[in-house]
Amino acid sequence: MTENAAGRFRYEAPRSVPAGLVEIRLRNDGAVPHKAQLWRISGNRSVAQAQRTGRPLPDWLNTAGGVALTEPGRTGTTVQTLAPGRYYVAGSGNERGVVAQLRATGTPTTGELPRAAARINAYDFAFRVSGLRPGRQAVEFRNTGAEPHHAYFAPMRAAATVADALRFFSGRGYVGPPPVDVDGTRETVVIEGRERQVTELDLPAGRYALVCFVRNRAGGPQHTELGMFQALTIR
Ligand SMILES: [Cu+2]
Repeated sequence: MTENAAGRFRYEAPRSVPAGLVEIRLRNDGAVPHKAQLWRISGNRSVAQAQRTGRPLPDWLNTAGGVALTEPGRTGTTVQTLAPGRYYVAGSGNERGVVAQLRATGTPTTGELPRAAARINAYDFAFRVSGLRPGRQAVEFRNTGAEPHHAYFAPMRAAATVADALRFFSGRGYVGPPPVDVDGTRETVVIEGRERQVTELDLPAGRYALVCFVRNRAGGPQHTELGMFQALTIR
């Protein structure tokens, strides 16, 4: 992906890829971190229709994985399955620019995800984390719930308490400078329930708040409100 001086991004992708187990690489030629969020569109709806959609999410639109937030000048990698169908690739919902479109075609190839020593399991509505260590690493991110989830890591500032971070992310009128470094976050993309992927995260040693901001497909509060908040130390 690239971006111009005005911050408008452009994603580029092959028009067609074989369905099944794929490696997705995001090369970030932009100036700030970006991710590659895949969305799958069923039927003959347009990307413009998909981008106008809020909650509730219609049946014809699903999150479909992609590559975690990647630093400028770096290439991030994810291994996952792509079901046959039509996709588009975008960043965060509030970014402006040109999305890429692609099709996954043919009989899906089969294969196993690579093994990863670290695992983040998201479910309705909490996380289970194991094996994370400092530095760049492959992480198996799996969603064993029914709702879409992501994993967002915010480094906690030295003086901040877990209660500060919880209050900050619960949106209940936190006053004062943020207790987390909002420019130093790491985050996976959103995957639907029952999906999984192996993706890369670069996590310096330290304390983090791990949260999920996604809402249920039907709507409702962000998942932080439902318990998807956890403090953890990576050492
Ligand atoms: Cu969630």
